[in-house]
Amino acid sequence: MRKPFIVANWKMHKNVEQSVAFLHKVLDRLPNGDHVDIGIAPQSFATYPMIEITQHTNLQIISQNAATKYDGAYTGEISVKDLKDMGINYVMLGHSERRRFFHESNQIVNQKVLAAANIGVTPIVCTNEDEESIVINNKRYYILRQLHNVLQGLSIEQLQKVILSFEPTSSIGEGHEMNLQLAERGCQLLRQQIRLFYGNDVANRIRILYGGSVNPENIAQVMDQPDVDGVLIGRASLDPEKFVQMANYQN
Ligand code: G2H
Repeated sequence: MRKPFIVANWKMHKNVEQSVAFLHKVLDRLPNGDHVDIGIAPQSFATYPMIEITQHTNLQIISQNAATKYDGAYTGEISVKDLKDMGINYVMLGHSERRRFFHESNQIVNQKVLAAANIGVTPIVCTNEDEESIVINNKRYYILRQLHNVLQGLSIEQLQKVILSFEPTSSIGEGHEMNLQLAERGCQLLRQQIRLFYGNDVANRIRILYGGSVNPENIAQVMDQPDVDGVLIGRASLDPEKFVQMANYQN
């Protein structure tokens, strides 16, 4: 059985004070971690105080990004090696906003994925829409080519630990809504491709998250889909009450 994973992606919101205050509001109301993993990806400077506060809890503090290199003259970058030393177990890579606004190519995302996996930090590899298409209600959605490019070079053992996410551009951000059918279909297609290329064992183990306009009203429905193993939540995760509600979606 794949353990569900609920991840808050705070993007460029909340300063240190707000991030810490949020934790104090939610920590004793989160599930104990036996049946679901919960994580928060804050801005980079807030990871350290948040790690300190959560070190004896099950809440995972996640990095929103990391560099392709472990150290050296790379101004402005974040070393995944140092994230690991700090106690961070997961890093999000290749989010559609990184691709769109910072021109991250599949090749760069692949280098980041390898850097993280090789040092023992689990990459949450985001895919959005690309070449191969699916049609739902006469509307065409593109996915999949990214997948193979960003996973190149990983061993089967590493692939089993990787987490994938499917985020359709049409459902991300303000003014958009989740399309339940597309959420399941996208995650299902990713799993089918993984099965085809890497075999049943990897396909049955790999966790695939859905991201795009998840909120307290629709989380139970999307988590109920057979190929959706978790969610990446942006806007709705910024509110502590909504976050607690979504973390406890099973109750
Ligand atoms: C998609 C998602 C979180 P939101 O980017 O990764 O954001 O829930 O605001 O659509």
